[in-house]
Amino acid sequence: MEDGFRLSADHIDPISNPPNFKTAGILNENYFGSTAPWHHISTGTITLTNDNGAVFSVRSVTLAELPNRTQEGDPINFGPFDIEFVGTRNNGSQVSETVTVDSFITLAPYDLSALTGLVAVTWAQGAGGSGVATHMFDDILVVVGCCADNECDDGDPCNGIESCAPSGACDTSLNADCNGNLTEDACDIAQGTSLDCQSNGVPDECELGGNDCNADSIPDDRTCAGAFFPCNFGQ
Ligand SMILES: [Ca+2]
Ligand SMILES: [Ca+2]
Ligand SMILES: [Ca+2]
Ligand SMILES: [Ca+2]
Repeated sequence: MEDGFRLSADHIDPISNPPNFKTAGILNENYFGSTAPWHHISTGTITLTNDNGAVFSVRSVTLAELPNRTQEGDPINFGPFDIEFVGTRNNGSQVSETVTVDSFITLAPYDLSALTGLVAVTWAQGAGGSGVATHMFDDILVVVGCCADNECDDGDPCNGIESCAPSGACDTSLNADCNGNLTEDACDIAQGTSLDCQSNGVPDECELGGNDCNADSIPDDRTCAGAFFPCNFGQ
């Protein structure tokens, strides 16, 4: 597992039956040449996140049906089944991609191309049976970094309009925040937390330097109500 990445197992009853992963060692009947994990509960989900906070893309994963067994212990091949991978982006929106797994016993690679700019990706273990077989997985190929601005957008323009920098990191700096309240100044004005008596797009508290002769916190400007050349009356 690459630094910062974390796999977690979840399901609807985590208290009485704590979710975890199983893996097959060489003595396990499900060991087929590669040690691959699976969720120990068929109704569970598996989530990959990057604790470093950087967005990432998933390029591919190796998958195989995790066989059920007959009473005699022979593996049952339920045939092809789908796994839907659901990616979550910084703004909470989702992208998904479904692969049809036809690998029985032996892990095979499956390409994923839609899962870009993620903060997490989740998929289900599979309820078991025809069309919803359980699976094991391995070798999740991820690329850290963004490719497009929308992969960085958190859906809130007032805390900055995030963009994807050429370095692949999300640029979360604010466009204009002269009053340092970590809110775009345009939002300060639109929300009424700052006044803009001249309608110049700049919160008035940022325009007082040398421009407030009567110290009333209103810029000395012809257009500001109650501040009509306060120090130059009559001129
Ligand atoms: Ca934002
Ligand atoms: Ca501001
Ligand atoms: Ca102003
Ligand atoms: Ca003033």
